[in-house]
Amino acid sequence: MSNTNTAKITVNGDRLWQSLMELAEIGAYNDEGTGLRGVNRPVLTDADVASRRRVIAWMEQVGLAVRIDRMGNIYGRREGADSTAAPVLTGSHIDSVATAGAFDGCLGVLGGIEVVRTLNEHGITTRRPIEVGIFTEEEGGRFGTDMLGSAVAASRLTLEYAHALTDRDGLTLGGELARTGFDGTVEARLAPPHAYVECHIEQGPVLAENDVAVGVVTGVQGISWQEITIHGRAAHAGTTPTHLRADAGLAAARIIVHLRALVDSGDYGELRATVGHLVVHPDLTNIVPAHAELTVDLRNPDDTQMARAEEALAAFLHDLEDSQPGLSLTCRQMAKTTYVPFDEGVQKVIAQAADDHGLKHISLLSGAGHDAQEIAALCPTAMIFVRGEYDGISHSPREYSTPQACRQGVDVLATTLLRLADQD
Ligand code: HGY
Ligand code: MN
Ligand code: MN
Repeated sequence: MSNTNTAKITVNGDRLWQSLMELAEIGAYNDEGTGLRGVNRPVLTDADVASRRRVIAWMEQVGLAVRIDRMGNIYGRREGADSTAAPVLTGSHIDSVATAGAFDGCLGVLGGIEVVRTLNEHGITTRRPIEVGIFTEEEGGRFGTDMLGSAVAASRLTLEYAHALTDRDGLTLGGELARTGFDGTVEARLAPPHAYVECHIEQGPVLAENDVAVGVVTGVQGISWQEITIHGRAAHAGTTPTHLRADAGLAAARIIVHLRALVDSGDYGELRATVGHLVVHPDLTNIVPAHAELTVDLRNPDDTQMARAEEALAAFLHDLEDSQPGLSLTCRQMAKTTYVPFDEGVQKVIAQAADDHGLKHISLLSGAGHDAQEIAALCPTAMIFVRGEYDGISHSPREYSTPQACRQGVDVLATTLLRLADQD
């Protein structure tokens, strides 16, 4: 097969699906809420370590040269005719949220490996090397900052900062990398690839609503994560008059309601707000909560509107402190990324590949964060979205994309990588 820029390649969809289902068994659990098999594979837990080892074995089976960097990021390299040329990079993550499906992140990693298998089968040598990356702690579920491994690879965050992050048990990322043997020796700062393309499930309803198979992703909206700790006063639920209370639980509830009011006001653009973590202490029926801890996840495609929403929340928290004598609050910024546009040229290669595979496609912004938003700081970057079923639900065991949708997305990935790897 000639390596001209019109070359097209299709992958083995059954083999791809088989690898997705096999990986989904690592960290699998029976989800009571949905009655489905979910995946619970937070970074550097036993399940994540087992999945890393499984995928490394698959990488080595297809001849990839595997290296691990000081963030535990894993890269598999397929040599090209010109080994000095900057590689074309693809990949994603295999760590998961606690109630995940089989596809988030895994499709991009296993899709990259399937592309390599297919290139091998066709005896294709690309001009540029091709690399498949697995980035550490993309979900941020354990160490509190998402896209962590790729953010260090792209130098947005330092290795020292990342290694010092702790989980809820006080374990550090650096310590967990050493304990699991994924404290690689390779410099975490990634040499700029020629281009980066990530294939990922859309995790939303847009592709299905437009009845298209593939999305060409134009960029990623901004993300702001904060942890708010509320200090009140424990008191007897029966004997303490309302006016003598410093009720941390009430304050937390008011924050949640106010966030929805900010969204519903329409005054902050396409703001989305989520309180996903909320605990009160001492968490007993007959004690007014002394403490509350919650996280606020804000998303906005417009950085100015995001800043206005953050300011509005800060002002509300300030007033909230005055609302109950004895109440105090502290805020910690856990994660903060701005809107990231993707490269037009790479988007064009993806769109052309989709056309050449006869697949309808639309362009759309990503509502979720991805490693691609970090690697975009190093090289021309874009993403391929694959359609999801059930309104594209994700971060849920109900997450589902059909075998055909997965194969179509990885076909577009394969052809895109093939063409990018032939570029000068
Ligand atoms: O938070 C996100 O958007 C991604 O799933 N880490
Ligand atoms: Mn993901
Ligand atoms: Mn995710």
